[in-house]
Amino acid sequence: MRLFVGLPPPPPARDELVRALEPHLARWPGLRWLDAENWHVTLSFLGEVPDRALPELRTRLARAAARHAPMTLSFAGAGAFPSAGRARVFWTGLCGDRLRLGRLADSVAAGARRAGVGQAEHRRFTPHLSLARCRPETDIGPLVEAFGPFSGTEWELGTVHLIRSNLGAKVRYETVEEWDLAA
Ligand code: 2AM
Repeated sequence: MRLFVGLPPPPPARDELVRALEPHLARWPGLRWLDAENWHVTLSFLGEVPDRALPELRTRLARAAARHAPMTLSFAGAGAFPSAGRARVFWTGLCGDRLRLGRLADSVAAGARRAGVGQAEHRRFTPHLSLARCRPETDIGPLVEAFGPFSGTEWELGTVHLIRSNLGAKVRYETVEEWDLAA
């Protein structure tokens, strides 16, 4: 199954973002806006994971989560980056305990590697929440600039989710297991 470790935003933070994005939707019809129900901050993308690796992966992820304390985050700002050269991604960033979030992402990736899982090519962790995709030739600079001043209210990150990504006509994400940050 195709798996990643991610952080679904709590509903109040998500709804606040939905409201903040509203004025921009009609102005950017060429963008494919991601469904707010599916929004997540990706901590570590694991890719295709064989069933036999799951028990060890679960043990390692539980251990990684137990080594970190809950943290305070908020969504803020905007950015864009290319995704696999085929599309551009429009995203909002994260403020607050970013250093600790980076350490959590490192622990999760290290735990997954010890379970024999994860990507050989390791992308540097850039905390973000993907909001829309578009063709690489679309200039979304003005959108990034317009949304840049966004600064959401703080929320507590208390759990990490192991999420299964079901690709298809409509992508569907399903939490396989979640662990509390418990240090
Ligand atoms: P992103 O949207 O947060 O950038 C689930 O598929 C998530 O994993 C995606 O939303 C994407 O995160 C990330 N992802 C997908 N394919 C990836 C890859 N090949 N390498 C790294 N991350 C990937």
